[in-house]
Amino acid sequence: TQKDIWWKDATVYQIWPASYKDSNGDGIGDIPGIISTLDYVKNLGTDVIWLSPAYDSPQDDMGYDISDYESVYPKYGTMEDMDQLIKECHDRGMKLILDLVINHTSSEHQWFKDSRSSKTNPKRDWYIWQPAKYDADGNRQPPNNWSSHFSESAWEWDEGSGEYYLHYFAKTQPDLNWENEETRKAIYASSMTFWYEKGVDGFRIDTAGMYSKQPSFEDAPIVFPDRDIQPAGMFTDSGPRIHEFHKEMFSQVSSKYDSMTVGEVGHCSLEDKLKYVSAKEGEMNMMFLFDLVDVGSGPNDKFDYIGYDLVDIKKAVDNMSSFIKGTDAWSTVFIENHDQARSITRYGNDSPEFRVKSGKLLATMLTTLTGTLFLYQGQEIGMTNVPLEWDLDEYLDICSINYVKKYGGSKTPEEFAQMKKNINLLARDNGRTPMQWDDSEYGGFSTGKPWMRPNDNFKTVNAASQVNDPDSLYNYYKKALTVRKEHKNALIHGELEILDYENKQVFSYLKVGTTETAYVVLNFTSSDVKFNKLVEGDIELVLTNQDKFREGVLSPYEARVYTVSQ
Ligand code: TEU
Ligand code: CA
Repeated sequence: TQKDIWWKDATVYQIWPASYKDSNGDGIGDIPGIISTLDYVKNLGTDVIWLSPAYDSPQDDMGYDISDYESVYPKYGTMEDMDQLIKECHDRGMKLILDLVINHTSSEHQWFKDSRSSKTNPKRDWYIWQPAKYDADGNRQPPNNWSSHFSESAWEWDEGSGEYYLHYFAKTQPDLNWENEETRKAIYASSMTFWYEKGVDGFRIDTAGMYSKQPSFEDAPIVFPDRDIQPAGMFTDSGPRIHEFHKEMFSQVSSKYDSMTVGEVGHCSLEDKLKYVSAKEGEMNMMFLFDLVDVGSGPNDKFDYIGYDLVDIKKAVDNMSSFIKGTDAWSTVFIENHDQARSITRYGNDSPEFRVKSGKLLATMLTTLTGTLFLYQGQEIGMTNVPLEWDLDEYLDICSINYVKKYGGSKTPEEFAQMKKNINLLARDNGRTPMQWDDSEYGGFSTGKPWMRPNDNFKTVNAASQVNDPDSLYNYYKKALTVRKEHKNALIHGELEILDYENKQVFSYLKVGTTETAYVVLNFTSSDVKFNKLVEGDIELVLTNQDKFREGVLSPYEARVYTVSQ
């Protein structure tokens, strides 16, 4: 229906509040800081802002450990600041979606304090408690061998009430028990309705596949024989009641508002994909699939770098786009977020010679793919990973810290050096360094020492040096977003048809719309490669990052977008 079209054609800009803009010099980003930059976000050509968690939280997982859904973390600002942000977005014709973190709360949430207070507390069943096991020597053991996503056992012993509780993430992020209907109702009221009634336009649904747990807490199969805990990632998604829960949540809450919901599912079967995001299923409008951001990363260990080639990228894009063909489902396009390293370093080339050119190449791919497009703060100016030379203690993310703590000790110097390289390449910290606004101290992010060290390249990579430079990456993104809208029939809604699939240097594809077709050609290498037109008919160039063409040749990281007249 016309009502829901806005979130299909929109480009979403994700803001990580701690690192975006500090207005009061305490070195921590805040909501007044965000409000002061809204014109910059609007001028880029984005339509929706996704604000990562700004609720009250002990910040063990930077806000994904929420102690009060109906609040604002004091260091980010006040509820009045949040009301102002909602208003300022709407005044600019923009929408605001918040992060919905409802697989777990912080252990500081009153619900959990009540639940852990005793086995007979009315809220005991709002979380997932299991008795200990005991080994032959009478030593207490957790209920099974699951690892959390942060490299510890997924079970934490609670001395006070004499049982273990489940946590898929940090031990201070206890999982809520979605089997309990009373709990679900409280979740919906507190984390969703409260904010919808304040005028937010929807949610990014955190860990959207994890709420329905496996019926029995049996041990995971041994994937790493040398480890005492096994990757829970194989078990945490798409449990038996997950679609029932999403249908209930959508019908009871989001469907009552002109809202946009995007679920972070990551991986699931084709059948599950269509259940999550087919409009007629009534669960969520779209989902994040991790095919592209997982390229090069091991399936069961985030920091196990396995490398990739261009065909892996083509397959990932295919998996994220093509399943919606001929259906009423919808998808998303993204390559960066707060959990991912910087895409120019991972998939482009962050050398001084090719950083901007390869950034424009990636921008061309992203802005010509089907689905709602998500950009992450700093992606538009070509921010890169932190230098390999940084000491590991500069990595402040619990995901990185726990991994080194758990697996670093047992490594030889060579293995440790390799682990450090993998962490430098893949750590979430790379996406959490302060936004680089200008070349002043701390990159214009703050007048005080930032909570996290800024990337060393802020003097050359910053927004101020780009917004007025027509050849900058910022202005290429701006132009590409305009082209995407002008040719949305092919670029936003068209069907992907990958050409020359096995070519490991050039990614070429058609985007077949109902009224127009586009033809995209991307040289992913730092060399000249042969260019032979792969389509018949006359083609008109609508976007390129190359200032002069050579006949039959694509220059390093050259990108071209044509429209094809049938
Ligand atoms: O991420 C869920 C998730 O799958 C990732 O945490 C992934 O497991 C991790 O990055 C290691 O690859 C969401 C949020 O995006 C993330 O920031 C939170 O830490 C997590 O949930 C818990 O809320
Ligand atoms: Ca601040």
